[in-house]
Amino acid sequence: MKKILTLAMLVKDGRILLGLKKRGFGEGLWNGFGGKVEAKESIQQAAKREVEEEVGVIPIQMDEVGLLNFTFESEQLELEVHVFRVGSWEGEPVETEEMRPEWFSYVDVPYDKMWPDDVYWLPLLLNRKKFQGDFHFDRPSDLNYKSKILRQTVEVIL
Ligand code: 8OG
Repeated sequence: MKKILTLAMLVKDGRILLGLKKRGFGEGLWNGFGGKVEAKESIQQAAKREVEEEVGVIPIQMDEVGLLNFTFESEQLELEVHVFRVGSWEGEPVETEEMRPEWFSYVDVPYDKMWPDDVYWLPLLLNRKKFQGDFHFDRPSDLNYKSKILRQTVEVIL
């Protein structure tokens, strides 16, 4: 089974806005904003909708800068995550049921409290690069378990 997901990173003035996931998948980890693409929407529309739902702002400048493929040793699941860089938006970030937002300067990104692949590709996004990554994990994360990377490749796209 393949799932298509979005992930948007909001950046401004050398800082990134991350949300602490308050419930469900990835609880207790800092992440960008995103989720599943629904049947009748484009990937771009889904990315925008998820940002509005999770942090209450409307993206203005939004570019797709990365594509991540996640596979798992334990099962036939494949995740295709489309990563967006959001450089401007309307409104002020607010806490929602799902996320508590906080600004981090680029040098203080809390990689140890993020998904284990993020340290390999997020620095590229912060450096305004485009990228493509493949990560093969042991098994999907859940509330009590954070996936381990078995193999990975990340490429900068020119
Ligand atoms: O709707 P749901 O909360 O299940 O969406 C999952 C979100 O988490 C979606 O935005 C994609 C994102 N995501 C993964 N895996 C990883 C990962 O390894 N790193 C990061 N930063 N985000 C991930 O599904």
